[in-house]
Amino acid sequence: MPKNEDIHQFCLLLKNGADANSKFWIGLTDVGTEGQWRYADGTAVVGFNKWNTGEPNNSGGNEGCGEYLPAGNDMWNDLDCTRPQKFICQTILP
Ligand SMILES: [Ca+2]
Ligand SMILES: [Ca+2]
Repeated sequence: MPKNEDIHQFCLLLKNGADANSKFWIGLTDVGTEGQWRYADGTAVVGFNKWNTGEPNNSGGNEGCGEYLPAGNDMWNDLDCTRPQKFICQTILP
């Protein structure tokens, strides 16, 4: 859940270190209410965002999940949630 510039930069280190040429799912969705983007914890995406130019575009009327684009772009895109691809997970340590 890249909610600010610091977390965004950390995610870029993770994804581009793991595979600079791949896209990665992140905890971002508008499934539920089209166009109302939320993080995986339910909080709304307000203020900070890293949408690529022209995104989110809900292409084909079926893009409900957010991903990072490969290195060199490093921005967000919305995509069909059923597409298998790599992902970045976040957890809270006890
Ligand atoms: Ca959508
Ligand atoms: Ca899109």
